[in-house]
Amino acid sequence: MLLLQFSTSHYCRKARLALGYKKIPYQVENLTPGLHIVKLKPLTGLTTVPVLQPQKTGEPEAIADSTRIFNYLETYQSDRPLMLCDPNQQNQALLLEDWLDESIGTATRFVYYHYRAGEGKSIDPSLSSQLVINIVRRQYGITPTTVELAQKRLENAMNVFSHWKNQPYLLGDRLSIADITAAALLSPLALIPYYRQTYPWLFEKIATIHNICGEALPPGLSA
Ligand SMILES: N[C@@H](CCC(=O)N[C@@H](CS)C(=O)NCC(=O)O)C(=O)O
Repeated sequence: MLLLQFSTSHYCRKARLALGYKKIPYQVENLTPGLHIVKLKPLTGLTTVPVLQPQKTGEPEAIADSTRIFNYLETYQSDRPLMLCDPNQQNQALLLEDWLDESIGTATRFVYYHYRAGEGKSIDPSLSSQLVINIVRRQYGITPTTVELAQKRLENAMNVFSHWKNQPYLLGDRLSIADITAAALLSPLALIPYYRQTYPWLFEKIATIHNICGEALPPGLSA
């Protein structure tokens, strides 16, 4: 299998965690932001990573979007399931995954790039890094007002997930798409002191899930 990705994308981290959890061997191809469109648009009709290429006769040529990658992996290999048996819990897991993808993953992106351009500039003050950060801010419309809205959405998410600190999984009695998606899409917050200090339990969960999935810890949590 080949995963087309941006090495720093939290949505690509989500796909890597699922592949790692299922212990499916894969390789990655890191695309160059900007040039990625030339490769992806004809292949998937979309411009986003992650994209999974099974590279096997009889399998699809390419699967775009992390949610579709989860669904594909579950049918490709039912061992170490990402889905839950209880239909009610599974419905909740699907809802959480979709909400995390569409709302919270975006909020994380806004807060993260705002931090990297301001207080967190010293993480990489190089011209090239700041140029990329500014392009991303312009591309997604990251302004002080949209960042404030994103911060509110993240506070709401922390309330929704607060029960997680007292139990191993968000839902049910085993790891699911909900835990993996939360661990990946909230991981960029590990570099921001406010979130580290206010929600230490979240980063313990993120580290545990990375260890279970055999994925290197995200920046801020790695040694
Ligand atoms: N819902 C998509 C979101 C993926 C996404 O937003 N990927 C970003 C990188 S974090 C991307 O590829 N952006 C480039 C573009 O939109 O052209 C998924 O879950 O795969």
